[in-house]
Amino acid sequence: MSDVHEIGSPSLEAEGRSDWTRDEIRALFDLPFLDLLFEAQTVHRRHHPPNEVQLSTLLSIKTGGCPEDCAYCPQSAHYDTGVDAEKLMPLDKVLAEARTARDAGASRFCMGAAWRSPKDRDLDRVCAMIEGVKSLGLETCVTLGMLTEPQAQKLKAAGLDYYNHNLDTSPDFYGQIISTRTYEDRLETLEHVRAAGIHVCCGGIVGMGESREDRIGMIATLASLPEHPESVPINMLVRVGGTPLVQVDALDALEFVRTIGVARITMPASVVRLSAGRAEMSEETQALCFLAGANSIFYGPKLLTTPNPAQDRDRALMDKLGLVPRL
Ligand code: SAM
Ligand code: DTB
Ligand code: SF4
Repeated sequence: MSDVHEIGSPSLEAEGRSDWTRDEIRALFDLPFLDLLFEAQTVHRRHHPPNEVQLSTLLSIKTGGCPEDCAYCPQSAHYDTGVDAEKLMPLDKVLAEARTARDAGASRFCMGAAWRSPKDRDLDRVCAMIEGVKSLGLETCVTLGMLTEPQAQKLKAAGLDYYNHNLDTSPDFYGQIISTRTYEDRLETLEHVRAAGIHVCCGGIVGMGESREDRIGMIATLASLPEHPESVPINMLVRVGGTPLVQVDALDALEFVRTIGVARITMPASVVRLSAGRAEMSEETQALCFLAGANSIFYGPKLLTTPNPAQDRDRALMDKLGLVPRL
């Protein structure tokens, strides 16, 4: 047997490795489910408080009309999804939403814009939003598409804590999902964010019709970044009418749990977010995701354009599981 996936093997004890191979990651996916969960929970407890969940609230500050053709996305102008293009939201409205999120218990406020990349004049307005949200005592995160290095530096100067930019899938499957920008473009933006000293939030989507090998390739890329992203969102595809992926078969929930567990083991110090897809997920599946090492969720009734569980339902689930919000 390879020493790679033996439970408790020295290679699994290692922290923050950036030299994960696909073979090692495949071996983790191939573990018996209970062994994988045990290992993931063991790693989790070495690095994180066992019963804490970080709560982030999302707001779409600029919705729809996006020139990119991401096959999963309701906001792409290429597909008729019923999401209308809107203008950038005014500052006062953003701050009112942030205050509501804070009062409901969120610790981070994440603002998303359906742009390929921000125009400099729009970036100035986003910087004002970051400053305002921070002054409410919340952590800030934005996701605005591709960034140049000076743009990343500007966001840093405004006080930005996290930038979300997902690799979405494996390098091999990527071309079947997006044609308007490359994997290399994504990696370049991540470098600019890192170089500016902003925390990186980077993960992907599963359930897009990819193979397990693609899930392996996605985790391998994330876990092989020179520094692991501080935050790793794992999204279950939300199948939206009008997008090319609406007809894709649903991914087995246990395979989703496995993906979370492998992310936890390979990126031990990262916060792994059980992201999109919870509205259609049972409490039992979500509990298994927490057992597999997820320790963050999106909190609030809406993601960007699609539904998320209501806050009182999430509070009830957390109470049932004895989970407490990370302060
Ligand atoms: N336009 C920016 C970009 O793509 O980087 C920021 C917003 S974009 C909506 C942020 C992320 O949301 C995407 O990278 C993708 O991972 C996720 N996402 C979008 N639509 C989704 C869906 N239907 N199901 C699951 N995740 C989705
Ligand atoms: C991430 O990984 N998931 C969030 C956030 N980062 C920006 C977005 C999920 C979007 C789901 C589809 C929608 O609501 O439009
Ligand atoms: Fe645009 Fe982002 Fe949606 Fe792609 S994921 S279509 S870049 S909003």
